[in-house]
This record gives sequence, structure tokens and C-alpha cells, in this order.
Amino acid sequence: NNYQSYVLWFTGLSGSGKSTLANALARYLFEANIQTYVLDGDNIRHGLNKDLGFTDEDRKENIRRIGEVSKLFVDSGQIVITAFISPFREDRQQVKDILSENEFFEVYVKCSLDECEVRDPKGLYKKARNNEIKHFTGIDSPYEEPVNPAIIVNTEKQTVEESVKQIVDFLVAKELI
Ligand code: GGZ
Repeated sequence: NNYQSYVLWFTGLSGSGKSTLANALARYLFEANIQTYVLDGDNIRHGLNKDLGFTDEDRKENIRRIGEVSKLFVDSGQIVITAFISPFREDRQQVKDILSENEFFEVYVKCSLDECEVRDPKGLYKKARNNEIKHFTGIDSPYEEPVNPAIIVNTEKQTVEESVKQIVDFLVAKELI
């Protein structure tokens, strides 16, 4: 990679489109010969963090470890795209703090709770409403919106392609790609 290394940190509710967008962006950049690595629940919560659940404490530890892993990837020269709810402002700030200036860009994948509940791709909101799952983000566990994200993509109003283009335009403007 001849590019700078950094983390694009996606945050947003379950069902907001973080993983979809992260993977679509990775594919777009791959086609442009830009290597990235996506960290998401599939490769983290099933492996490194399989001992963690969804209490506030476990989410905090989840994000702390993902931050440290992201830092290792950045040190090794990668562009990292992460897709985790990361509901707590303080935890996202902690990740930002272990990285250097210009190595952390927060991307708020914005979608209303109502729309996420309508999408409910895994039926988890329904289960949370029926008390079959506890500590579900947006239902009985909080989500703290980013205060000053580098980018806000509105997945209720934009297609995946439009959101990818918005992020790519940002990266070009910042001379990050
Ligand atoms: C939130 C949960 C929960 C609870 C299981 N609350 O939409 P998904 O299914 O595929 O993505 C969600 C994922 C959230 O894991 P994260 O590591 O991103 O969360 S955090 O950053 O808060 O640590 C969801 C599924 O796991 N899931 N139970 N109770 N999401």
C-alpha cells in the first residue's frame, strides 16, 4: 500500500447498514487497487472476542480490544474499516486517543431506530421487544450518537452506492486515497 494508514470507524445501530457499507467500500477500494481490511462481528465476535456478550462492560471491552487490534493493523500499514455498534462515546474516544492524529475517522452510519426495526434483518429487534434478548441497543441498552463525526451517511435516504461515493469523496478530499 502506498497510502497512509488509518481507521474508518463505522458506528451505528444494529441494522443501520455498517457491515454492508464497510464491505461495499472495501470492494470499491479493492477495484481501485487500494487494500483495506474490514473488522466486524464475523471476524471478531466469533474469534478474539467470543468470551464477550452485550452488557455495558462487555461492549466496552469489545471496543477496547478492537481499538488495539486496529492500531496493530494501522502500524502494519493497513487501511482498516471497522463495523461495530460501539454505542458509547467514551469508548470511541478511547480508540481515537490510542491512534495518532489523522489515523481515526468516525463514520456515523445514521438510520432511525424505527427504520432499523422495520428492516430487522435477523429478527433481533422482534426478539428484544419480546424480552427474548436483553440489553439490545436502542431497546433496553443505550446508543450515544457521535458528536462530531468526520462523516455522516444517512442510510435511510441514500443507497449503498451513494454512501460509498460520499465516503470515497471524503477520502479523496482529505488526500487519504
Ligand atoms: C446489540 C446484538 C445484541 C444486543 C446480538 N445488542 O445486527 P447484527 O446483530 O448483525 O449486529 C449486532 C451485533 C452487535 O455487535 P457489536 O460488536 O457491533 O456491538 S458493540 O459494539 O455494542 O459491542 C447484532 C448482534 O451483534 N447482537 N445481541 N444485545 N446487538
